[in-house]
Amino acid sequence: MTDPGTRRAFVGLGGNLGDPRRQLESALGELAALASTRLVARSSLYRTAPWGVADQPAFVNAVAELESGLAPRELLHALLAIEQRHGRVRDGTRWGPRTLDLDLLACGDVQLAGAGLVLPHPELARRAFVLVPLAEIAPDFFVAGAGRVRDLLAAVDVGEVVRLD
Ligand code: PH2
Ligand code: MG
Ligand code: MG
Repeated sequence: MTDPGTRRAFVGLGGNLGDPRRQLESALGELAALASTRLVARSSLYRTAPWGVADQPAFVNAVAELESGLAPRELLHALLAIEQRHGRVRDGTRWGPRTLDLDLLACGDVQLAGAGLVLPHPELARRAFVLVPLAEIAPDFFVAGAGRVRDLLAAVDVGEVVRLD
C-alpha cells in the first residue's frame, strides 16, 4: 500500500555532451539514493533528435518514476544538485547542449505555476522524447490538465526517438 504522505513523481533525464549514457545511468543511481524516495521504475535509454535547437548533437533521454515523500520544491532542488555534480553548466542558453538535464515532469496530481517550477511540465504533452520513455513505464498515468500518457503519445510524431539497448 502506498504511503499517503508520498507522491508518484516522474523525472525526465536528458543529455547530449560528454558520455550521456553513462551520465544518465549515474543520475538514475543518485535518484534511487535520495532521502525519503524510492526508484519505482526506469525506462530504457533512447537516442532522440534535438528539439528546439536543431544544430547540436543527438540527445539520450529516459524517464524515471519515483515514490517520494519530498515536496515538489525539495525534489526540484535535489535534481538541480545532481545536475551540478554531473558537470551541468547553466549559461542561459535555452534548449542548448548539456551534460545532464533532470526535469520534474509531474508530481502526483499537483498543478502549480511558481518561480522556476511549473507542474506538470508545460511542454510534456508536445515532446516525443519525454512521452515515449514515459509511456514505456507508466502508460496509464493521468497527467493533470493534459490527459492519459498513452493518449498524449498517440498524438505526437515518434519517428526520431530510437530505443538503445
Ligand atoms: N532538451 C532540451 C532541448 N531539446 N531535445 C531532445 N531530443 N531531448 C532533450 O532532452 C532536450 C531537447 C532542453 O531541456
Ligand atoms: Mg529539459
Ligand atoms: Mg531542465
